[in-house]
Amino acid sequence: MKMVMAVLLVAGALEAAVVNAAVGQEGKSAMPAGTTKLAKNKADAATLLPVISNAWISEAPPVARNNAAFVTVKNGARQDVLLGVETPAAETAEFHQMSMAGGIMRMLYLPVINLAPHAVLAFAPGGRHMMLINMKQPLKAGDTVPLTLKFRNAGLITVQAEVRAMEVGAAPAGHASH
Ligand SMILES: [Cu+2]
Repeated sequence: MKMVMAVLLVAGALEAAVVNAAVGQEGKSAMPAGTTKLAKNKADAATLLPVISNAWISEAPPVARNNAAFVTVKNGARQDVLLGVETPAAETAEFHQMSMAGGIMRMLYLPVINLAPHAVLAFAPGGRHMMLINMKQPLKAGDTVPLTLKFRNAGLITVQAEVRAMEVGAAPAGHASH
């Protein structure tokens, strides 16, 4: 299969590139009867924050300048917007959406990603990924790399991404060559 990479930059059309993550809605957790007001306030504050899990980066050949990182974001109880991601492992990082159409692989640059309350946003190989551009050093399986996600409401949340060995025959984790 011939793969053609294309980055679609949507200048001046931010709205077109915004992805609404509205999957995985979960019901609100009910407070038990008799809970004090203070405890309830604390619980409310905790449930407002997004929870980030399964953060990982594929091991890449030393010559690769770019790599892709993946996380799962489970939003808290309020609307939020994922504004960006940073890591000391790369000069810059951005959100991309990869898709196949007619045998051509396309990549869409996502300036920001909207998060509905309780939405679950999954970054995964072949789809949405965090493109790490101009890697500062090669990553080996077992390394951990901090990723700092920036949310409009929740602020900065840093997680440790685990570098995983490439599986032989697996789909490309994130077009490390582009
Ligand atoms: Cu990309």
